[in-house]
Amino acid sequence: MQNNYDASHIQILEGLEAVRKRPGMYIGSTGPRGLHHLVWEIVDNSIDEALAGYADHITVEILPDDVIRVTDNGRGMPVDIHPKTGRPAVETIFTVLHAGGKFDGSSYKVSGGLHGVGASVVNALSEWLEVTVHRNNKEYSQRYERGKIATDLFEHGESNHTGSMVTFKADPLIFTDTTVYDYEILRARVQQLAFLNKGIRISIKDSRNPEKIIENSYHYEGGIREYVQFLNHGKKTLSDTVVYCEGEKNGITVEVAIQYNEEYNTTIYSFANNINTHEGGTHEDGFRMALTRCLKKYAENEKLLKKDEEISNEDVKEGLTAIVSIKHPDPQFEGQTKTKLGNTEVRAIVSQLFGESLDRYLAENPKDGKLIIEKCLLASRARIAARKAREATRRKSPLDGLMLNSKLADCRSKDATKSEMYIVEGDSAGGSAKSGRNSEFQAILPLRGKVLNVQKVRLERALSNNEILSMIQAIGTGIGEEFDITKARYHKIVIMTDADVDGEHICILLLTFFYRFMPELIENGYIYVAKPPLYKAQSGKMVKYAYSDSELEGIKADYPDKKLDIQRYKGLGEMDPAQLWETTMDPANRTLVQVHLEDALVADQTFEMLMGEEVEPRKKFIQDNAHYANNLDI
Ligand code: 0RA
Repeated sequence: MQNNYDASHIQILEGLEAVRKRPGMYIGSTGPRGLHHLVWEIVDNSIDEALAGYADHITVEILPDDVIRVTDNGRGMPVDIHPKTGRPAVETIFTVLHAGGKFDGSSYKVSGGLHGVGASVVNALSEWLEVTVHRNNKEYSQRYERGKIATDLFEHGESNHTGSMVTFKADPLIFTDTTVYDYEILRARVQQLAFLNKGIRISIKDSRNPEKIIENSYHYEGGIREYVQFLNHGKKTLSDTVVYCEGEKNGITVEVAIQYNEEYNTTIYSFANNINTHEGGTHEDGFRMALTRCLKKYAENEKLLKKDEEISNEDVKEGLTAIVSIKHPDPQFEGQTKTKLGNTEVRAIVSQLFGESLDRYLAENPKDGKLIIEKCLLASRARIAARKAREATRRKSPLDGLMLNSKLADCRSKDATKSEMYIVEGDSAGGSAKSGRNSEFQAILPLRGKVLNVQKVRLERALSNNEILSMIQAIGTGIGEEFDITKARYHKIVIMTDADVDGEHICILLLTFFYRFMPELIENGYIYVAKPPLYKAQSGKMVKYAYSDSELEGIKADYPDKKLDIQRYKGLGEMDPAQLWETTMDPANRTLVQVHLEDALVADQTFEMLMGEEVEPRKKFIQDNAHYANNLDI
């Protein structure tokens, strides 16, 4: 027995050592994204316990020193001794690498993070981790340090409840960039998880600063129905009701919620096991198939179509807000970012279950049915009119043959992989950027005036906006069906705006634009946000730039005896060309934050909130997000 344990113990140490050697293989990165990922690995286990029906409250806390604590009121992780290893089950959960996160073959993890690697990986990458279990009317705890057992499982005494609590500190030796958590990132995902898992209360608390404790708690009995209402908030909807479908087939559960609004754009978010499938997949395909099929059939049967009229899959999308969420025992994730559901059987299951629900809804609510068809027909007519207009002018695309009075100052290099385009807010900053740049590989596109709010208009209308046209033309890929990434004229497109609320707003607008119309640019990692400095600290000839308040404090601390003259930059326009080059454009010094699809999605949602009718969330956003770009590397 003893020998047996020794042998498996060595294997365990080797397993977790491998995680520490190549953390990226297990959590994607050791940057902020990987850091936040640790939290979800632990939360996922508690969600599984809740989905199994044993827990209904999960709490996430950020404690001082960025220690994370996740608590649930489930059964408590098992503490019984495993016959083979002779060790407590809870210890196995935290010290043995679980391929799929399964503790045994009898149950499956439903939530399973994108990497689905489990608690042992979090343990391996934590400076220390403590688990406390309330079970069998007793309290137990164990501590680990960098994945190694620091104390054996210890029984403390009586307890009158059950549940699990995991507390950990991400290891600064692994997460060398930062171990500081972003409350907004955690809050937004906690809220999303509460929408996706109806009935579970998920609370989040930031008690890092005892003088400013922040708390939010989310609990949605309506689940994704309430998610759709949340997304449509502030918009006029065609009907008050959200069409909702819930079903199960062959062990796969399907939930769909949809509601039309009076606007033109489409918001379809799909999820598999709580993971946002940005690239879609079979569940989304099945949903789209059923939506087109049912609405078409309904319009024909109810004789709502005039001669020559028809409804296509494009027409049913306008003004649609939809959530598709499935739970699968063995999800296959494919695609460039592993966020596309591949399981082929899912297509027919979603199509059938959602189709039945929609048919029933249309039969029972003919008034709503007519409104939806009317809306589709408007879209269809607009689409046909736009096509005729294009054909009349014999242009393949609305962009072809247009010579714009664009103010693009192009670079000399024709090598797209080495070329960069800076999109700069305002003519004055644009001027400084033009003078300060390295014109060999840096192009400058100054934007004047406000960028059109692309969420509120059809693509055709967006294409009549000069700023947007200049941008598309400069990039060179075309748009929509004609989009071709190989035609991109720059492999770095850098958004450079003032570090103030207006600048953030413009940045969000641009991200929304790319997200809606050229998401492939984001997927391929071509879009960046420049981070200009917030302060200049000068003493005689010495000049230092600070990109955050804490950096400024650092500079002050580094030069205690110097009298520093500190200038706060209110905008890019305050920098002369040389300063702009040195701080924000010189590849050797600048900070560029690459934009990921999730960031653009957050921007898209934030934008809806900013444009909505409610003043309070807007005010709160502006107060909370003085440095929006800080969040962009998540
Ligand atoms: C009893 C049995 C099993 C797991 C749990 C309780 C349990 C696990 C976690 C993780 C976080 N909170 C929890 N609460 C309870 C084993 C079931 C299996 O093998 O999947």
